[in-house]
Amino acid sequence: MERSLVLIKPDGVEKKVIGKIISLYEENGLNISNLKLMKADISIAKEHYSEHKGKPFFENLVNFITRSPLCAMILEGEDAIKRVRELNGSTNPLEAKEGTIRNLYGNSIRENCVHSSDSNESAEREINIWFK
Ligand code: 3AN
Repeated sequence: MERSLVLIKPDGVEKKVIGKIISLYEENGLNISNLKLMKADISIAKEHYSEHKGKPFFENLVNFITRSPLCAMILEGEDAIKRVRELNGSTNPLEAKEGTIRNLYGNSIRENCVHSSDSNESAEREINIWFK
């Protein structure tokens, strides 16, 4: 059974689409094993996005993810990492397939509504960050 760390980012919470997004994951057979609403502080945001440190968009990304509460959860299921990323769609909402979460609710490449782990290693690392 695979696990993935998912964040419904501040833009998604502000738009009041937490329920719609969670329904999509559940309707596609994924199980929620943990879930919480929280406001991320700067240190957790920087730790989460450490691979992007030094990139031109890093500071804005940290500002965005800490601006208001987000919803963090652990999703479980067979092949969960790949399946969640397919449901999320491309990083850039303009390139995301129709019906994907980023196509439906994303604003921009930064405010793209959801995050999910991209490998088993990142999933374990990110779960330890958000669900210590
Ligand atoms: P994903 O979340 O699809 O795995 P990553 O890991 O490449 O995408 O990027 C992490 C986050 O950084 C994205 N979700 C997005 O919010 C932001 N991001 C990525 N590339 C850019 C960019 N060129 N400009 C602004 N923000 C970006």
